[in-house]
Amino acid sequence: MSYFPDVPKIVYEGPTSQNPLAFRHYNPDEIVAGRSMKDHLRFAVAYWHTFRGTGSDPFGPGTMLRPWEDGTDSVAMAQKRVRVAFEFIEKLGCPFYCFHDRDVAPEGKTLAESHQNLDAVVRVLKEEQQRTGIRLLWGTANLFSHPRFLHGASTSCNADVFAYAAAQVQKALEVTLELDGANYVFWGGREGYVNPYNTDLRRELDHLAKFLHMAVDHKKKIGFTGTFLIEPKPHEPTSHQYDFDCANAMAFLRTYGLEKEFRFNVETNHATLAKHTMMHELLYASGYGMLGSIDANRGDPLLGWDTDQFPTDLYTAAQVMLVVLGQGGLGAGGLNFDAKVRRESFEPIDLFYAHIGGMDAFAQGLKIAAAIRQDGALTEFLQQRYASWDNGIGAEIEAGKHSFETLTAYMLQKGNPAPNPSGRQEMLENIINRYL
Ligand code: XUL
Ligand code: CO
Repeated sequence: MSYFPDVPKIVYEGPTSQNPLAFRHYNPDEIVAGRSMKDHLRFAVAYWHTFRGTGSDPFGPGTMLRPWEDGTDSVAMAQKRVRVAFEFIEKLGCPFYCFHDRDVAPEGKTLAESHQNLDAVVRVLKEEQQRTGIRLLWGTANLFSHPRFLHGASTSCNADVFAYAAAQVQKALEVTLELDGANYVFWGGREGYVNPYNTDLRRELDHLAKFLHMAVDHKKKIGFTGTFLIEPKPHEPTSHQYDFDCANAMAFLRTYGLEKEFRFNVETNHATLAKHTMMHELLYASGYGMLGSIDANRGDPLLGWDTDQFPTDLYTAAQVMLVVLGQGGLGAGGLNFDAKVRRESFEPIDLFYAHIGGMDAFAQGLKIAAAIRQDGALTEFLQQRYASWDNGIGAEIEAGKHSFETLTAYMLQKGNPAPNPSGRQEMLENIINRYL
């Protein structure tokens, strides 16, 4: 039984191919900068968008044609959907997928029933993983859709909701371990606030930290060795999300002694919502050894919300890959397409076009970044720009050999600083464009 009978296995046909169901750049086994494309990019399909997205928006209901759906939210339908998903991921040639507990299995009437539903679907996920060799990049828990989480989960004013969320994360973590997941993600969901008059901000942050400490304890207890990832986002659904951006989340983790237990899953559209570029967020995370994984998508420059579009912008893809190559790869992380097809792209085949486009954009971004790095186009300039720190007074300051007083003496004797070099911004941007 095939759910995509008209779609062949997607293969690499090279840059001159006119076939919209082929890769023009993603050639999994091709070696770039000493490693196969497949190993550099570690692409993942996001189960929630690709198999649960309906196309609804605040102005109208869903539009997606999904002929395999029977209109129910039953366990049987959830199990069948797993078969559909794995046929899709296998035909696409994508090595990983990611899920929330409630995307893959329906919520039950009680917590116990929800756990049972999840177990019933996990059995099929496991079977399909074994059949296809497709792996779980990360699992996570949906602590934001159900009305019980309307005040947040671990930051709720209702202690029972904290307890419920703990039970849900314990289960999601155990299921991720059972499916040999490489990471586990914490996106803040409704952890944040809208109204300062009804919110005890400090108390909520203390609770969030307590929750994450419990998660770390449980991780160690069950022997899950994957990476814990925090996914920062500045706004939406709340006005003030507690994990605003990488810098904010770092401060939080350090304040509560959690910094050694977490890294970041950085998402493009979240970076832009924080009025950062993706490259800034990645450089920040990477600079502190905290870049673990990436949610690859993009926003719409004309719309101020999280549109989660498929990433097709080569410039951004090249910048992302520059940072990833700069830190020697993503390790156990990967590039997860946390992206949904547009409401107007409602046919199943559009799911293929969307993912092929994203994979090709990042394959091209990888090749561009590797070429820039190989030529040393930026590194030489960067080294030169900071040369004053390599010896003399700069090296002495870095080595901790100076104080305000010794520097005053130095400057009084010298009179004026050495002249500044040009930043050469335009020249550097032109150099980057040579590779595009
Ligand atoms: C929400 C978002 C989530 C996380 C997983 O903006 O990005 O889908 O990636 O909970
Ligand atoms: Co995301």
